[in-house]
Amino acid sequence: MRQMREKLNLVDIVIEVLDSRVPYSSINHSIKELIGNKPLLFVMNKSDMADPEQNEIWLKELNKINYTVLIDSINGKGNISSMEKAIETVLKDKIEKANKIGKSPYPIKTMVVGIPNSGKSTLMNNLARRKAMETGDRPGVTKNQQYLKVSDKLILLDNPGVLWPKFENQNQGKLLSLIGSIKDDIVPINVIAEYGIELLKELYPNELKERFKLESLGNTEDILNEIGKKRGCLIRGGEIDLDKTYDIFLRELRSAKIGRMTFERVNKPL
Ligand SMILES: Nc1nc2c(ncn2[C@@H]2O[C@H](COP(=O)(O)OP(=O)(O)OP(=O)(O)O)[C@@H](O)[C@H]2O)c(=O)[nH]1
Ligand SMILES: [Mg+2]
Repeated sequence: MRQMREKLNLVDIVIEVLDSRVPYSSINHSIKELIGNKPLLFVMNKSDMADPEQNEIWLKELNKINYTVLIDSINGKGNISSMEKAIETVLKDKIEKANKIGKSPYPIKTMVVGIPNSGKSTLMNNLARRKAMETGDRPGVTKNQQYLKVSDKLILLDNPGVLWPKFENQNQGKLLSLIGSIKDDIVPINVIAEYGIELLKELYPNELKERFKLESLGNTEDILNEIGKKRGCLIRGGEIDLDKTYDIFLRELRSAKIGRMTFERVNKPL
C-alpha cells in the first residue's frame, strides 16, 4: 500500500482487477481511500471461470459503485480494445481538456492493482501482446512494482497483489482462500474445503453432485468422505485420506472443473 501511495502522483488512472467469482470480496475498499479522487476503473477478470448469468448481474451492480468493464483476458483478444476503450471513457474529461489546449494526453499512465492472483500481470501481458510479466497460478507471484510500456499511448505499472488489513468477517478470508488468493498455509485446508462444500451445496448443488457422482448431498463431512472414496483417496485400512481429498476438491474448484461458479450474490451478505 505504501509503494502504491508513492507512485500515485505519477499515474493518470488506477485499474483494480477483480476476480469475477468473488466480485464483492475482491474489491479492496482501502484502495479507494488511498487513491482519493484519482480515476478508478474496475475490471472483472476471470469471467470465463465465473457463472455467466452472475457476470451480467454483477456487472450492473458494480457499475453502481464505480465504472466497471467485464473482460475475459484468457480467451479472445477482443478484450484489449474493450479495455483501451474503458480507460479512455474513464479519462474522457482529462483527454478532452488536453486536446483543447493542444497538449497530448498520451501516454496514459495506469497503475494496476488488485488482490493476489486476480490476473493483473496476465492482463498486462495481454494488453502488451507479449509475455513481459511473470504470471503464475498462485498468490504472490509479483513481488515488486514494475513498469510495462504497451505503446506510445499506454504505460502500465504492475503491483504485487494486496489484501486489506482487516476482513469484514471471517467468511471473507475463507472465500479468498477458496479461490486461491490467500496462500494455503494461512487458513487450514480442511476449513477452506468444508466452506467450499457448504457454498456449493447452497449455490451449485447439481454441479457438485455431477462432478463427483454423488447420489445425494448430506452433511459436509459425509460429502467429503464420499468424494475421497470416489476418487480413490484411501490410506491403509480403507480409511479416507482427507488431506488428499481436500486437495483434489480445491484444485478442481479453483480451475472451474466443477463448473463456472460465482460465490457471492448481490444483496446477500456472506
Ligand atoms: N481462466 C482464467 N485464468 C486467468 C485469467 N487471468 C489470469 N488467469 C490465470 O490466473 C493466474 C494468476 O495470474 P497472474 O496474472 O499471475 O495474477 P496476478 O494478479 O498478477 O497475481 P500476483 O502477482 O500473485 O498478485 C495465472 O495462472 C493466469 O494464467 C482469466 O481471465 N481467466
Ligand atoms: Mg502479478
